[in-house]
This record gives sequence, structure tokens and C-alpha cells, in this order.
Amino acid sequence: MRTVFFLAALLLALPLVAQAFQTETYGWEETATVLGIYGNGIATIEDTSPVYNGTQSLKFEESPLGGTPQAFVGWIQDLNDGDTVAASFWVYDDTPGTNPSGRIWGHWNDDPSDPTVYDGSAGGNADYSAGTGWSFLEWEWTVVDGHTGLIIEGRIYAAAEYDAVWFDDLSITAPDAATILFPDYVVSLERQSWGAIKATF
Ligand SMILES: [Ca+2]
Ligand SMILES: [Ca+2]
Repeated sequence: MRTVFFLAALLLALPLVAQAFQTETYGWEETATVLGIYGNGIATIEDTSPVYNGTQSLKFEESPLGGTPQAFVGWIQDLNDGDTVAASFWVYDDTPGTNPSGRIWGHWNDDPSDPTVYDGSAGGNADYSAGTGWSFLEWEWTVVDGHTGLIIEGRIYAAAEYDAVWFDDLSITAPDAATILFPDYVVSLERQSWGAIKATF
């Protein structure tokens, strides 16, 4: 009887421990820039300087000046309540204590066929890029309220039109059962018609 109780307790405890995670990275080393943009942002591949790692980074500039443009740099799908997702990237900013600066943030998108859908803010932290060259920003989100998709944003807070920040070495850690999508995913989708895309989901 004691063994039965022990096994029952063990089975109950199993979901609470050792959820397996996967980590994927994206370094803007090819041609794809972002999954989408909100606001007055312009995303291009930087192939000269500044680059944190490899030979390219993502340049994100603001034009015209206004609002807080968001570069959608990662998309995690197939999430469940209680799942945790961690994301980080390096940001280049050489204006300490003032704009332009970069930030990491997140919002929910529960429609796996459309990267532009907004299902509410997922929040972030209070950190901005340090302004001393490349600085590291990271945050961890916990899935709530039945959301199934999370978009990772690289934000720019600009002081003047064409102010820019640069992003490199994006890393996302999510449960094994989730799907991690980077900007190159949408490029492949754009080669299809929307009808074909809808049919695949
Ligand atoms: Ca790179
Ligand atoms: Ca700054």
C-alpha cells in the first residue's frame, strides 16, 4: 500500500518538474529582417557596422518620428497556460541615458496564420539599452489567460527621424512542445498565395 501511495504521489509530481525546453537563435545572417512591424519602423539588414556577431545585424530606424515602433523578431506558437518563454538579444545604442534606445517587449498573437494579429500586451521589463555600445536585454514571460502565441518585440524609442538601434543574436527558449518562428519563416510564406497559406493551417 505504501508503494502505491508513493507511485501516486510521484505521478502527481511529474508535471511539476523537468519540463523539457528548446533554445533557438537568430543572428540576421541572411536576408530576412522581421516577421512584421508595428508603427513607423523601417527594418533593414546591416552588413557593415555595428554588428555584434557574424557579419550582419538588424537595423531598426524610425521614420516619420512618432509613437513606439516595434520590430516583430520572434513568434512562439502552440503555447499553453503556465508555459514559460525566455527571450534575449543584444542592442546597439551609443547615446547613454537618452533616446534613441532599444527595449525588449512582448505581445500575444493567438492566430498562427497572421503575424499582424494583436491579442494584448504581454509586458516586459523596465530595462532600456545602456547606450554604451552593445548591451544585453532579456525577459521571461509566463503564458496566461489561454493565450497560445507570443510575439517578441524589439522596440525603438527615438529622439529624431531616422534615429536607429541595431539588434543581433536573438535567443528564444520555450517548451519543447512549442513552435519557435523567426523572420525567415515569413519570407518563405510570402512566396505562396494567401489562399495556399490559409489552406496549410
Ligand atoms: Ca549577426
Ligand atoms: Ca540611448
